[in-house]
Amino acid sequence: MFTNYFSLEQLLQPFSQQIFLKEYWEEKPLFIARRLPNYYSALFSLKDIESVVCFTSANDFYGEDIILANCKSDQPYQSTNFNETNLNQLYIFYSQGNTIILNALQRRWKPIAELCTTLQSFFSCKVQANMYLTPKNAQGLKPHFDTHDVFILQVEGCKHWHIYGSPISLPLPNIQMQKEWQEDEIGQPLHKIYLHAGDFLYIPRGYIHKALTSESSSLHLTIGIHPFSWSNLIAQVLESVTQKDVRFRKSLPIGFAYNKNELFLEKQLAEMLQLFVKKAYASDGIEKLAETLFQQYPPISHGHFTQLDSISEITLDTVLRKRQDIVCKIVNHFDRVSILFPGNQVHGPKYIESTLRFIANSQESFSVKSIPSNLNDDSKLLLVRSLVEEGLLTIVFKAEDKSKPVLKQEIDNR
Ligand SMILES: O=C(O)CCC(=O)C(=O)O
Ligand SMILES: [Fe+2]
Repeated sequence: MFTNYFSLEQLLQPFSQQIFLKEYWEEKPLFIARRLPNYYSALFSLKDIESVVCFTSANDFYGEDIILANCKSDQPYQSTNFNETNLNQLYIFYSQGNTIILNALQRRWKPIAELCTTLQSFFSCKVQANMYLTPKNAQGLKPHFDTHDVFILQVEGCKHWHIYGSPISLPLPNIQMQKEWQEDEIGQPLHKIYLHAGDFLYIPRGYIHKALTSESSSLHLTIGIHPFSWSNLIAQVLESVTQKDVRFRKSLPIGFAYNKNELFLEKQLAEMLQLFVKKAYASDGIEKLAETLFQQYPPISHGHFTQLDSISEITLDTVLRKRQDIVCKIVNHFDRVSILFPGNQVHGPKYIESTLRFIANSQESFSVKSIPSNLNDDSKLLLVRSLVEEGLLTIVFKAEDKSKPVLKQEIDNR
């Protein structure tokens, strides 16, 4: 269990997760007024901004890291270079009415990384956290809709939210209609909500919204949920069918774009679609999407370096377990099998599949010799040593420590 554990259930409390998923998810906004100002303080607080800016450095790889937004200025949206930005500049930007946006906090702040990892495994999709700090009487972004669902966690201060209609239901990132909307285009808000510290707001993708402060400043986290859609799965399955069946790789009729015989093409397309239905297996696409998902997961550090020196000492009596809260998936490719887990994947010959499945499904610690497996002892040792090295397994206690097992507390913290 993570130290500052936040799950979806806890984000929604006292509202029911079941009702949220059934009635609100991808349907309509949900506001939870909690009036518990410290509800999110273990996750993030105003004083943590300075640590993030001063003591973490980002590289260009992550793109725009600090953004200033001020919808009243001529230049409403500016990005700054994270490595060159210092706090004194940010104090001035803030005092001038700019909203400071820190993107991708899941890469920089452990409690937020843990929350995003928990949500990623719950939703099976990428989850990103951005921070918005807005001074009094200010508005950062102009009205817009997002192409991902958002959970707004009001960490400190207060913010007014205006939520309008949804010009397109459940837009995806490649949608053409994304823009800043003018006030006269969007009409009256459907909801006007005043978020206080500790409150929660869910906005499904596609709903136009804006947020502004009045007499108090505001610090909120936007947790963006980027779900895979049915079209993503269908595209992956189609790719897999295309690889397997030459009929999907054949060229379209010569000159098809100018062909007058559209009816003929419709008929051929219908035949291909029927063939696709026969050949399509959800599992082929799911495996591909799972691979993408696991590549996006940030592996969370729990002191794994301290384990690496002991790998050569692992024996059949050593007790191991999966690293804390790690989820994994077994994927088969022809003659090989892989175990996917956050930030990594390990491949091997087909005959290790049942051993990998035991490890993937294990909830508790186990000794190496207790793994039910068709592998001989040497192969078992080779496999588990490599899984410790690759970051999936952790050593609970070594054979010689057996008389002196580690305290339960210590195990839980691993
Ligand atoms: O605070 C703002 O200016 C806008 C925030 C926003 O649109 C979001 O968090 O999705
Ligand atoms: Fe937004």
